[in-house]
Amino acid sequence: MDSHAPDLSPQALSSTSSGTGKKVLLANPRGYCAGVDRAVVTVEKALELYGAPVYVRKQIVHNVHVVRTLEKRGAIFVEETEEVPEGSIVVFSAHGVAPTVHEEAKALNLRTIDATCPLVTKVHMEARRFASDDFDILLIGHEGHEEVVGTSGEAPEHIHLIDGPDDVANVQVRDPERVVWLSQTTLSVDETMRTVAALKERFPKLISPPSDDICYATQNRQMAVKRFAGQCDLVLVVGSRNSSNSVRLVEVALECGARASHLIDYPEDIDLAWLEGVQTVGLTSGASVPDDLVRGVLAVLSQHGFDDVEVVTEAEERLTFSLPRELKKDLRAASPASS
Ligand code: 0CJ
Ligand code: F3S
Repeated sequence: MDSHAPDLSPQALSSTSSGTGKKVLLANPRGYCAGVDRAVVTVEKALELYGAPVYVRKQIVHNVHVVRTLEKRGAIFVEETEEVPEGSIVVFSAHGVAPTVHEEAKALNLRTIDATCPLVTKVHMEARRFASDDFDILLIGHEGHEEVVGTSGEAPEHIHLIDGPDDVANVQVRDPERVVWLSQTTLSVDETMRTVAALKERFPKLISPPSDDICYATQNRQMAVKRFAGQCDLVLVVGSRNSSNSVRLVEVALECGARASHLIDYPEDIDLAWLEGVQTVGLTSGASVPDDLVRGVLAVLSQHGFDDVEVVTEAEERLTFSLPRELKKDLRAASPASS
C-alpha cells in the first residue's frame, strides 16, 4: 500500500478540511465484496501453498490492477482450459464456469480450485432446478459476459439470453405458462426491473427467482451512489472497463443526477480538466477494486483542494465466504495446527 495515501478513519476524515469548499463524498460500501475477497485470497494462498506458477482460467476478477499484481506473484492467466499444461493446478474465476469446463479440466488431469462466488453458484443451481422442471429460463444478462456464459452452460437447451428490454419482443418460448426469469449478479437493478416489467407484459405467468440474483454487493454499491449522485458535479468510479458492476455505477451516477461521471483504473487516469469548476466529487469503486486505488484517488483529489472528505453510508457489509473446499483441505494438511 502507498504509505502517503490518506487515512480513511472517521477521525482523520472529519479533520482534514482546508476550507476550499471543495468536497469529496465517499461511498460506503464500495470496493471488494465477499466473493472477490475470497477469489483473490484463493489465488494468493494457492501461490503460497503450491508455489508458482498457479494457472487461473480467465481474469480471477475483472480488475486490471488485481490481475497485474497476481501475475507478478506468479499467477498465469489463460483464456481457455486447454492452455493449462496437463496435471497443473488451475483456479476458476469468481464469475463461474459451465459444466463443460469442469469436464475439459478433468480430461487434462488438472487439479481444479473453484473460486466461483457462492452467489453465482446459487444462480447456477436455480438454472439447473428450473431446467429439470422443464421451464424455459429467461436469463437477463450481458451477452458474452463470463458469468452469463457459465450460467447458460448449465442448461443451454432451456436458457434464452435477454440482454436488456429490447430483447424482450423477440424471445420465443415453448410454453408461456412455464417461464422463469433469472439474472446475472452484477446488473443495474433499475434496468433489470424495466426488463422484467416488459417480460411480464409478454408472459403474465412469468415466475421470479426464489431470491434476488443481483447480489447484495451490486445492490448496495448502486444504492450508495444514488444517495449522493444528485449533489455531485462529478462522480469518479474506480474500476476496469470489463467490470460489469463498475460500469453500472457510472450509469447509475448519471441517471441519478451527477453532472459527469468517469470510470478510471488508476489515480493517474484522472483528467485534470474534469475537475475544472467542480465543487463536489462523488467517489466509489466496483466490487473488484482494492481500496488502495481509492486511497490513491483521494490523494490526487486532495492535491487539488478536495481535502474535505465525507463518508456517505448506505449499508454496513459483514458477509464473508470461506475458501474453496479443495484449497482448505490442502491448507489444513500443510499446517494442521493452524486449522
Ligand atoms: O460476477 C461476479 C462474480 C462479480 C465479481 C466481481 O466483480 P467483477 O468486476 O470481477 O465482475 P463483473 O464484470 O461481473 O462485475
Ligand atoms: Fe459475488 Fe456479488 Fe461479489 S456475485 S463476487 S458478491 S459482486
